Amino acid sequence: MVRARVRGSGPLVCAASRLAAGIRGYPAWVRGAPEEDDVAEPGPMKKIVDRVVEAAEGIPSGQRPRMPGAPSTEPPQVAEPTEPRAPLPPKPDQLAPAPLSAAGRDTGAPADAASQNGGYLTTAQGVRLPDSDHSLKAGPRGPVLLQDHHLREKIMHFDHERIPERVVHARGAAAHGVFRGYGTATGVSKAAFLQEGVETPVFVRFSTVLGSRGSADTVRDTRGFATKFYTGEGVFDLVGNNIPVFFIQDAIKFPDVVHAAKPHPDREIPQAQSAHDTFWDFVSLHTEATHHTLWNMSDRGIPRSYRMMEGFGVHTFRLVNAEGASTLVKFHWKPKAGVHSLVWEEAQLIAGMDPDFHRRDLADAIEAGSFPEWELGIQTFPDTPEQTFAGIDLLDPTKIVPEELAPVQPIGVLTLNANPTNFFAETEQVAFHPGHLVPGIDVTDDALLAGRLFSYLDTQITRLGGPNFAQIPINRPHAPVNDMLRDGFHQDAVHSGVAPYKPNSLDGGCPFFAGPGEHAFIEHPVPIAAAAKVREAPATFADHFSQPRLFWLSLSPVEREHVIAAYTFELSKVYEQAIKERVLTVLARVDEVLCREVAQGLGLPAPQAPAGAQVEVAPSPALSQVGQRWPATGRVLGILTATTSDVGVVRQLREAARDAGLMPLIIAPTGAPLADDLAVQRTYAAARSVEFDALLVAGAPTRGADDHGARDAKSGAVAGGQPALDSRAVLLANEAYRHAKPLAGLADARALWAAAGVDPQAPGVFTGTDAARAVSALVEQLGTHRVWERFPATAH
Ligand code: HDE
Repeated sequence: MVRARVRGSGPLVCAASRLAAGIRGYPAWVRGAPEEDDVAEPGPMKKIVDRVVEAAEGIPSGQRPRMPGAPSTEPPQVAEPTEPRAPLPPKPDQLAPAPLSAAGRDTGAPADAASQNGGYLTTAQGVRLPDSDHSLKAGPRGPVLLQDHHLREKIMHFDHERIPERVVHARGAAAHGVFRGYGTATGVSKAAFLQEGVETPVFVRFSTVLGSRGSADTVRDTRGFATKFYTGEGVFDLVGNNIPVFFIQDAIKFPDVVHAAKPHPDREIPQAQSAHDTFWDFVSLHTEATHHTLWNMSDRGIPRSYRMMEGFGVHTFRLVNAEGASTLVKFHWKPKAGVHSLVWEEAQLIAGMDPDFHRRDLADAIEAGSFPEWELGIQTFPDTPEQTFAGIDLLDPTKIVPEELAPVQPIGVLTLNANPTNFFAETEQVAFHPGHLVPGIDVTDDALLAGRLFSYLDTQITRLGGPNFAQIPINRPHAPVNDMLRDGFHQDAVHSGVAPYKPNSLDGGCPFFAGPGEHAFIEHPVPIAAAAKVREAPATFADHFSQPRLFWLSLSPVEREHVIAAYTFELSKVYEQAIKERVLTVLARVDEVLCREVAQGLGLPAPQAPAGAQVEVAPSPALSQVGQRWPATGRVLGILTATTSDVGVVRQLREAARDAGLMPLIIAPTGAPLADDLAVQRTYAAARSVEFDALLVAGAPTRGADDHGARDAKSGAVAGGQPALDSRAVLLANEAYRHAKPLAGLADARALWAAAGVDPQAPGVFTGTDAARAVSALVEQLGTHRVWERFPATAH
């Protein structure tokens, strides 16, 4: 039995907390079950966790991918169905929030219990309807009658379908998954979910920061990386970004930086980007933003995929172990696929071609069975009164601690293995909060974090319409909830008893306080130094330039070229010359090459930094994205076929690509299948290079019937193209080549290379007759993501 302490009395049984939930690896008390049941039948909660875990284990990453994208569980017929039948089940790749009550009880209901029910159209009251196409009127041409209850209900509900979008991070995509603890953190944290082998369901939402809900995915911006761990000790949220530093050191500046970065308030442009006057005005005056801005201008600002981003907790957190000892830590998510980015032209094209690029990529990968994975790691620092490490102020969120000084130690692995069943119910309504902490994880005095601890609860009141957002299914804890919070809009719990107050005797004293041995969350007793009330920052916070310089010096030559191009692009979009000049004075303090090259692009003189402004710093090679090899699994391959292509060879190429874990998409002149088992995924007219990581040419793409300027402006896009070849295919090869992607072609490809300006001798271009070798050449090249050596860097 669960024993709980009551003020001034002996141990009592709290009936309300005796729950059947069983979570893998958790002690009996978490499940609220008697000790002797520890090894008994798995509880319903365990089944939920198992389902998530089995999904992850069922299709190992790297196995042949399935073709994603079917909108529904069953392919439709041409004719409209008329025979009543039950709603179709969710797709196999989809998962809904666990069927728990608002108080964390397992309802025993099937996973789709919250979805629509019954084969007939009904009102919201369950009354069947014969018609939903015509209003009730006084005669076919007569006035609509006010008594039409169905019309009123339907329109009333429609009028209120929207909720306010998030004030920042409005645009996002999410997935379900599971986190497995390695047990390596138990020395520093008592959090139960970090113990070895413990499996915890999670929901992860990735986002851009600036854009509205409908904005494009591939804009230059920071990305959010927010993870909700449904642990047996309550919900823990790690609400991080893909960039390890932030624009500001104190939360009180957040409205300023967001107002500056969001569209101008008069015309409301530009959408979802920083290339405008108010952003650069602010960051050039508020130079603590320099480090974060430099990361945004680097390749980190345009990720190839959510699957290929690092995540960072940004702030320093505090872990507390079973003995009550505190360690300061920084959290890192390391993607097993490596950190990879788009090139800027590609990002811009995609924003038009497929504004949902990142969202689709995540959902497709999961549906295809290519599950993204990250290791969670921590950098640990002694919790000294100064809260510094190697001279770096750990409370300053504009600073990193280089991994070379404090290695990232892996403590668990995250696998995303299921797509949400409903975007609104899950991705839109999920509510993260950095203050959702569990025993063993605590906050520090970071002044940026302090403001967040207020903001994330507060914002949900407007966004989710009241204080009961924790009861929305995706937000429900997978742990017993007995909170004494009552009533309010959208109250979903039906609380029993008469005494939601403490102390009480009428409800038997329940709920009870938990003691230290009963998994209570106890704030770490941090000593506070005597101080006066001031509106000031610590002196170390005044260093705004050493770490931007550290980041710049840590990048490889090609990454630096990209940074120069990004600053030049963004500042070219700034109207006011004074702001451009001011940014150049900031860049001069970071690095003279960076400043000089950007100034040259802008046609402005490069200012000199004040003497001694540039500090000596040691680069951190871990900050560079290039120079390693990563698995090619889950990469998208375009197989360009022609009317002359040998179908057997195309089949062989596709199978070899699938065997290598790639996602091959067949491109053909029209949508007609090449064979019964060889469907076409893209036509020449619809394909664009930007959706492929590599291109494989399986035939000379002769000119399609629709390849003429009146029909398609892409026709003749590449100057000097051979008229015999299709100009869309020529453009495809030309772009892929310029974007430093691996290219391979069988014999016929030579004509395409010539027309597209592809140098067959250039690095990463394979031409041959052996299909298997062509695929393995691409896989080999994809291991480094791009063929950067094709275009050597010049800035130095
Ligand atoms: Fe946020 N942030 N933030 N933020 N943030 C929100 O919360 C805020 C900051 C981050 O997918 C909002 O529910 C303040 C840093 C992510 O739902 C809001 C400050 C980091 C998400 C809010 C910060 C983040 C948000 C908007 C300065 C990285 C999306 C809607 C003190 C460590 C979560 C909402 C999701 C969302 C406030 C700074 C990450 C308004 C006041 C630093 C990933 O509450």
